[in-house]
Amino acid sequence: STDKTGVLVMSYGTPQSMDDVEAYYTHIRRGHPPTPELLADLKGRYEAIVGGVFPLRENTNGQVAGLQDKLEQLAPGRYVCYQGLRHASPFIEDGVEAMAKDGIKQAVAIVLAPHYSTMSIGGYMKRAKEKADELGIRLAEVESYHLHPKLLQALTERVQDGLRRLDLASGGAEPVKVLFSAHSLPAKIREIGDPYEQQLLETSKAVAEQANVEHWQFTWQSAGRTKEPWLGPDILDTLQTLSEEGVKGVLVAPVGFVSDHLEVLYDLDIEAKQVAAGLGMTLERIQMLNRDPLYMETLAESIQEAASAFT
Ligand code: FEC
Repeated sequence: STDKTGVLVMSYGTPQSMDDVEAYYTHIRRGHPPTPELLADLKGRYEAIVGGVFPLRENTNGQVAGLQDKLEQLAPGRYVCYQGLRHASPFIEDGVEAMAKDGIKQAVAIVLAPHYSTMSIGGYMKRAKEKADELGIRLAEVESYHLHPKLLQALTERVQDGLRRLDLASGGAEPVKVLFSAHSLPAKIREIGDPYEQQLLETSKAVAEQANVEHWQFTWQSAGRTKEPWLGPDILDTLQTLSEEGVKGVLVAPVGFVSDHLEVLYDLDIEAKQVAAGLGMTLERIQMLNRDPLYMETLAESIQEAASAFT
């Protein structure tokens, strides 16, 4: 047994290799294997981003290491980070087991995504809690940190930088609009009073205010390929509407994500960019947080606050 506090750092997870894409996709689909068409489509998107490399893995590793360093600065010797992925190895349960093996008795769980939804963060936490209960670990949860001042500052700086890049790329064409975005979810989350949408709007509004952005709106992206209705409008439809309104430049700020990965590098940088170009608009995207020091501080401070439950 140890008196150290474990930190279970959870993230979405990505395949280990191209051969692993089918198993990964089957896991996302709760055990239902994808059709050959769906599988080929997903493999094609991974190939398009960086020739079969899976950037999310290295980025998550970097974020966990960066967070460990930051916690060490804030409270030397107190915290030990463990990684737990939702859809890939090491799974959430593996992370909790590793903590138990090291004799950890109390831990804080946090997800590398700032906004709470029953379907996203709630799903991660349920799995973490079940395993922790089974292994006798007390678990405190960070549910969301979407208005942490350091997160807002990091995003504000990125919007300001992105607007400068957009201006250069478009030769100063006006008007421009900032499009805040996040991963869509099935529209049924609205009926259960899920806070996801509200929290995303709060982040967007706060960043727009701090960056002095007058013209902005929120839109969804990356909806799943299922028959049920998903939250909209989707970014590709929003681009169409904006072009009809005469908008010439768009800066996408995917505030629901914190890392360079498929949903950013493909859905925005390839697909949305191409649609925008076809409509005569220039599209740029803010840089992702990845290991940004302000993001590491956001996580570390949120963890410290949750860990105060143990003292
Ligand atoms: O780079 C990578 O390898 C992984 C990128 C990736 C991230 C991500 C984040 C979120 N998702 C969320 C919800 C859903 C729901 C479904 C769903 C499906 C997929 C598929 C791929 C995928 N997601 Fe994802 N998501 C990423 C990748 N996601 C690939 C399957 C093919 C497709 O539809 O494109 C639908 C599942 C179902 O069929 O029932 C729902 C949410 C997030 C943001 C929060 C978080 O990071 O946890 C919410 C990154």
